[in-house]
Amino acid sequence: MFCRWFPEVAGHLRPPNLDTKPPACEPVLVRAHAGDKGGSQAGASKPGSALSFATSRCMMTHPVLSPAPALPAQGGELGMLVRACASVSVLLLCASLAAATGGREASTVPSDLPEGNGIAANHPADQGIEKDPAVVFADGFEDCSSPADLRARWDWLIHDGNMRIAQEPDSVHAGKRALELTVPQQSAPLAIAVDKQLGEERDVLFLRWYSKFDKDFAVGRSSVHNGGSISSRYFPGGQATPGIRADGRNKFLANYENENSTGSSPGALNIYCYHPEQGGSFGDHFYPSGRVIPGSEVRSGAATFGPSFVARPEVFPESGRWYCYEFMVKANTPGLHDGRIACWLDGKLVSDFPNLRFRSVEDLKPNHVIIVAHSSSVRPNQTWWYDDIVAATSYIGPQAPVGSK
Ligand SMILES: [Ca+2]
Repeated sequence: MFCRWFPEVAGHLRPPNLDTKPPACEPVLVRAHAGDKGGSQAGASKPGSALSFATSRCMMTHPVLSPAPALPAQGGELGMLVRACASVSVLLLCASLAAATGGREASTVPSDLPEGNGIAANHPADQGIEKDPAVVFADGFEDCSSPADLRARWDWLIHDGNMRIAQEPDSVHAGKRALELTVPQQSAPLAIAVDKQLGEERDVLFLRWYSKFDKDFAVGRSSVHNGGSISSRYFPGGQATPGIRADGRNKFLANYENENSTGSSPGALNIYCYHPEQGGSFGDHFYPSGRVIPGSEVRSGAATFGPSFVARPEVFPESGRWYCYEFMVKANTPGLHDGRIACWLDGKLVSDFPNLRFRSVEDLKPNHVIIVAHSSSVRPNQTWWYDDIVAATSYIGPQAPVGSK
């Protein structure tokens, strides 16, 4: 793997407690607290502002795992583009993963994780879901008329000048409103996010949301972070901590996202993860097949996820349509590798990463969620839409239609 990091454009504005080294394959948040009314927030909200979310671009190639060529879309059960082992190089990797996992074939081993309907089935269109005993946070943006209204539910808004409350039917998943995030064409990377610090810490947390990429979404082979994260102490004092390793005591983070090191857009589903066994100073990427970056040659499959790991096909969602994303983070028992991350797309289990260790202390628990859109923006006006966000202590599942109960 070759990972090229671009220096932060607004480095001189970074807080002094951040790592000043160039690499950051991840947004470096320059935050505006939802309660802040001062000028710094106003400045941070301007597209292209020097206070913009500054980060770097990451281009990943590998002598074995070379970028896969763009493939024509194919229909599927979920209407998603599933391309497993799309190139010779990936076939080679899959062969090694099959050997590492005892030759099991993808998606043939039963899982103890749920699929299909979850607690959302009891709350059509998510109406009243916030009152479900398992739900710890929910927002469908129906009571928002402008980004300023987001402050009622969210603790932090990152570059709210790049947010909009969309009301066009195609830009809304359910109800009449959704959150629109747009990265304009500019030379500096930019990230936009809404954060929620949960009041109660839990050992297991699920986060579900609906999102859609603009139909023309394309950022080339560069860094894109998006989707949602579940973390603990990754944002001390409101600052992200990129490039600082997780050590079992200080923090962990898991972000369920698309990334486009293959050159496709919006790219392959994966988990971006800070954990004590991470391969470098920045987070690992976990893919459904078991591929782990960095160090895929020796860290993929059972090497990281243990003998029970089940390799599944890589998943490439399409632009221009809504998907239901959900993932679970289960913190490990201190001293054991029994932590787990599982991911669903439209209610279908698409990846399951067992055998993980996030912590060596009991009190490091998932307590922070974030919805983010980040791009190095080589094309103009790359837009994401998000809607129907729910965090809960049990599987949430896709939204049930109105009148279905
Ligand atoms: Ca909505």
